Amino acid sequence: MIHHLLVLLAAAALIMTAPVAFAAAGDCNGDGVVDDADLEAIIAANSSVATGTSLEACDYDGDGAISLADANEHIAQSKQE
Ligand SMILES: [Ca+2]
Ligand SMILES: [Ca+2]
Repeated sequence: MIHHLLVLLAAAALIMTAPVAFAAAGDCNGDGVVDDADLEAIIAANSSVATGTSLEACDYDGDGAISLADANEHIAQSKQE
């Protein structure tokens, strides 16, 4: 019984995290590369709606808008590479 519940929870977690991970590719201006121009795009688009635009790839926290939190996350991700 517990086992079935854990499998269901794992499946739900996968479904909820997968699209966000895919969207957070870091290519905010849609030119196919992740570089400093993308950070500039995030800052220029601060407070803009991200959903349905190339900015969606930089909506790291998945709240549907571009904010400085997304800029911070973009910098953090860039440092890891
Ligand atoms: Ca780019
Ligand atoms: Ca966001």
